[in-house]
Amino acid sequence: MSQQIYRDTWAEVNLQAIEHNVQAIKAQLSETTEIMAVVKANGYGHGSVEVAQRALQAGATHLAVALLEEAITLREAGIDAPILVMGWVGAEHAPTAVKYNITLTMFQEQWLEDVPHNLPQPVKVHMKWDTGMGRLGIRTVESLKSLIKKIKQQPNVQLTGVFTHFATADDEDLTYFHEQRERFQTLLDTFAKLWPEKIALHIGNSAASIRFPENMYHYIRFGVSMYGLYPSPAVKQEQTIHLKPAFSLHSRLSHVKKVTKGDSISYGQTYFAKEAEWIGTLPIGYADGWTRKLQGFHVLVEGKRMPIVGRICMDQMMIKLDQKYPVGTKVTLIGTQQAEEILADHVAHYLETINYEIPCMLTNRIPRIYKDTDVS
Ligand code: PMH
Repeated sequence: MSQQIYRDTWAEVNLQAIEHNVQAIKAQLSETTEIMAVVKANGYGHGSVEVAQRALQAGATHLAVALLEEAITLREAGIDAPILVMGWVGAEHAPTAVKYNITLTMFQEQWLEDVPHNLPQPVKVHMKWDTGMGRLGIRTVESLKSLIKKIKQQPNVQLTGVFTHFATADDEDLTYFHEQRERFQTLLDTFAKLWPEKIALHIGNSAASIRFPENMYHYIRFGVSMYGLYPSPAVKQEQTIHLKPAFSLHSRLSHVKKVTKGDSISYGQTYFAKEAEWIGTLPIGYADGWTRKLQGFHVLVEGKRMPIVGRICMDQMMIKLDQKYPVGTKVTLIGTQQAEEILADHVAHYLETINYEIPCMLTNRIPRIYKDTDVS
């Protein structure tokens, strides 16, 4: 899709990094474990269609999203790989799931009762087990038994998978992770007795699959690390996989001026020049998701760190330059310039949040430009 850009602010998504990260985890998984690429939230802000296509080319075989809308977007782009919607979708939407051949997540008896009876084909579902995340899924052997009984009476529903999700797979302390694994095993023992047919099992997010690649059943749900981000500092420190970040963010100086000592910059006069200073203006602001809390953080110009000064405005912000630069000079907000690097991890640390949130929070006012740059 070509897109005319008039404003010099853009994100680059390097699809070779996606490919590298998929292949890097694939090399560690046991041969019978496949990769489900998690492309919810528009591919964690990277672009779901483009990422899904490249992940599938690189060896992923399944896709996962959070919403039925997101699954339909992939189908409408011509993607025909199996897609799982991991969130709750109302049973009344089962006909739409059937129409697009999309698998839904199921864990409530009421849901099974509410599935329309006149479907052209059964709706495919994966059953969700809540082994400790406390979000969605059945929690006990009793509810598993009665849910299975109900599915067997429901010809409009085809059970093709079972999954759970870990709450702490990225923690230093894996005690609770192992507790969740045990609860999964308990449910699985009962399930295996009641359901002899073949079924796909999946439990692992990025952290679990990086740490326990040999024990991931039929596939992993590979999210944040497919984009080149480590799920936590603890997993990053273990250095068991070498990921390449796919996302970078850039802009260009739209105005450069010299101010005199005592001049103030931006709304609310929160910054005063300490001496004669060069100030640059950038066309990016909080309406792009570059939140006001990033005041005081830095960006890269010619491989050097320059601080963000004064309040970040809706569409613009100012930086303090170490010298005069021409209008149009490239500025990197996330990414590498020469020997300097600003990672999503650094932005996240400054904002006291997690790296997952950084590409997600940058709004679609910032165009995503797809690159194919060697990462080796
Ligand atoms: N499976 C489920 C059910 C998920 O919710 C997620 C991510 C993943 C797999 C992929 O996890 P990863 O990105 O760590 O590999 N879900 C979320 C979430 O709800 N908030 O942050 C990440």
